[in-house]
Amino acid sequence: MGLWEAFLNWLRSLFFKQEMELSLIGLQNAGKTSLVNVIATGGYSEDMIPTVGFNMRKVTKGNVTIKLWDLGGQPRFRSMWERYCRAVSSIVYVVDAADYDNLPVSRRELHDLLSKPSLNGIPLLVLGNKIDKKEALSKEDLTGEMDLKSITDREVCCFMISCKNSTNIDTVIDWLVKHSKSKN
Ligand SMILES: Nc1nc2c(ncn2[C@@H]2O[C@H](COP(=O)(O)OP(=O)(O)OP(=O)(O)O)[C@@H](O)[C@H]2O)c(=O)[nH]1
Ligand SMILES: [Mg+2]
Repeated sequence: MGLWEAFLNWLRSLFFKQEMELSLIGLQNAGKTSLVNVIATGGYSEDMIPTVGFNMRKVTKGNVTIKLWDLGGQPRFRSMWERYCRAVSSIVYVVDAADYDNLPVSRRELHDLLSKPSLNGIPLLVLGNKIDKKEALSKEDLTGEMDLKSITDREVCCFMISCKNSTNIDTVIDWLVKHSKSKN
């Protein structure tokens, strides 16, 4: 890259800098904190500590700075999910696609959250995580189990990912960056 071009890129980055804020929601053990780590540093660990309350992390991707609210998924923290979703560009809902027993609870918590008037219209990205496990559901089955077709009052998208193997993480980042302009 020539000097002049580098200079233009730098100028561009000053003028087109974007900020976005999003919340990571989902039951405990779904892999929310793992996803933040993979997006931020590419690191993955089996040895995770459950999130108590929430963590805020800032990640920069190109010209976009993403402020991530990583919320605890245990029952005692779920009542604060709504508060951390109000001001965000998108809600990212993480599901353990290999944990059949917890799917009904995950579906109920998702639909409860979306029924809050304060969250009207905020785009939703559902991520089926842990597809490295052989028992993980397909995207079609997860879409059905989570009853995603019934959500018609906002944009909904679903990807299947693995934090462990970094599968489809780029697709997730692309989607997030594309949606960074929707609310600011
Ligand atoms: N096999 C597999 N395990 C994963 C994957 N992502 C996360 N895990 C594991 O799932 C467990 C829970 O991950 P966390 O990221 O702490 O889950 P969390 O959603 O943040 O949980 P809370 O903070 O309690 O809400 C850890 O043992 C991770 O190593 C994945 O893609 N594949
Ligand atoms: Mg966590």
